[in-house]
Amino acid sequence: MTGPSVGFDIIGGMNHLLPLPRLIETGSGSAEIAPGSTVSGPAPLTDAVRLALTVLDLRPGDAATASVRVEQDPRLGPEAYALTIAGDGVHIAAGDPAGAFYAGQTLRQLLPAEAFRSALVPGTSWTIPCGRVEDAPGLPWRGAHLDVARHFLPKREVLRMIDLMAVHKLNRLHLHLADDQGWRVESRAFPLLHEVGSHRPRTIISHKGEELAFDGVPHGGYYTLADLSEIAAYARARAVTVVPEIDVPGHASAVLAAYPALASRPDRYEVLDRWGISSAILSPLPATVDFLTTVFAEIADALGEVPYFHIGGDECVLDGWAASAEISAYQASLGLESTGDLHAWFLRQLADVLAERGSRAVVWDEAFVSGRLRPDTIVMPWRGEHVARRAAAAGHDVVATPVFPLYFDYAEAASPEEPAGLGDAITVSDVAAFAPAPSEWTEEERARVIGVQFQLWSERIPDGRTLDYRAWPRGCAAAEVAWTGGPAESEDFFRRLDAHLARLDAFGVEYRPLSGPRPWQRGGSGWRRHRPGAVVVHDVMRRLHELSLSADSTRPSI
Ligand code: TNX
Repeated sequence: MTGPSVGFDIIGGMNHLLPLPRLIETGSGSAEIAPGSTVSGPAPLTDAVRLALTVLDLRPGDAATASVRVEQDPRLGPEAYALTIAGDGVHIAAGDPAGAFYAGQTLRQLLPAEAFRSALVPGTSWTIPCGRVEDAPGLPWRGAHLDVARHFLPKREVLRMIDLMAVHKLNRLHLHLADDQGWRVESRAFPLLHEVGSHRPRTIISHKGEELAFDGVPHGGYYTLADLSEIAAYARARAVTVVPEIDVPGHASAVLAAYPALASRPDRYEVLDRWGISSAILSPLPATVDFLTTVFAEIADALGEVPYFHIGGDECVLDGWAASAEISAYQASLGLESTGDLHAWFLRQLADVLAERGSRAVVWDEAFVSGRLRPDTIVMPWRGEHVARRAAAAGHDVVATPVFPLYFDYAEAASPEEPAGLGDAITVSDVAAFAPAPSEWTEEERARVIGVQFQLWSERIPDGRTLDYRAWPRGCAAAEVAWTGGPAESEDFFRRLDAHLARLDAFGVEYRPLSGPRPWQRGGSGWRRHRPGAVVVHDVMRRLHELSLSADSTRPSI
């Protein structure tokens, strides 16, 4: 550590932090943390700081000589920290390891962008400007959703996503592990789930309204239970909680390809090779609840702590239930009037099972609309603010997940230059301007908004490179909104983002440049060509109105 060096040209100063901290006081002069220097303090906190600054290879040392001194301050809340940089070194105060980790991440942003590489680049000056940052999150749930069902992402991509989440102080990784197009986790109790459900022989490449065309390429993959344990532990060390999702009772083709006896209608099922809403649905009979109880337990045991478990509940075509005499008799025996009631009852059973194991259920908003949720169930209102407000008013905790502007499977521009998106256009500005708890809501309703989460549905995200392009820099804007709790101040945000993109470059992220795709990121003229103007969400909405669930007049309309 050197003394203050007044007049030194410090790249970025303190005013390029992203997400924006609560308080920044710029000091004068600078300090230096040489690679291999020492850090002192209680182990859970110093371990977190060292992990955030891996490139510097900080060693444990003692307080008298350490370059970075960390202390626990019980007055600071969860995830909060204070970071002081003075001529005689760096001082971090945090209430918990997450706070210390975030102090480390902020410190990393104060260093040159080379701090985001995986190894030291010779000639870098590890200088930091003097000053102080006091910081705490605006919202406790700052999420990224990865759909690993439509296109499988190998474990290394998931771990890398966790690293990138950590850079942005995002703390919930929602893994969509099952859908019509694939089941993505090992089951020892029901091995056909991963043996049969995890792959398909081909994938659709045509778009809506075009002649059907397929790629003729098999696609698949799944995480072993050991992989899940590893992912969860890797995430936990980086202040990220994994939220698994097994989407039921709809989106069930892959499960039913493996175990057709769980269907409401006897048939042959296949792992789907195309997108859209399918009518494959699990039966709501007790055998299904028992089956899922076992599967949930396997997943939860592998993950370790599972405070939240997502059970889907979206886009269910309930005709199969109405057509089954056995299911209708079961419905009548429970005194339930409609298949919509049965849908709610089924999800309630599962939420109760999860509660017994210490997990809160999370659902997409259709499950709220169909009523009877446990009061502690968290709702993800993907269809927008209207349903979000209703869930909040009904007393549910809500994580804002609206299609606009948080569906990052939509293209950034309605341009044929873009790679194919599921719709368009959702820009970085749209995301940065998002207000998770609108000011016209009542105070009680606003207080129910516990978070913000962006969704990376992967129908058109076949690999990690496309994932980078779709996720960043819109993810930077979502992280800013989640961390501060409200919309970003646009001009200041884009100024800080400019510096932040150099960090993503150093990290090796193939993000979408603000000016548009690089030549090799364009959609081209083949299967990856974007069809501008395809605002798919409108089709989805219309379709939902046609479904028995939302058409049921005894239910509130969406
Ligand atoms: C709707 S959001 C879905 C997903 C699709 C997505 C595409 C939700 C609960 N269901 O199944 O992948 O739209 O944008």
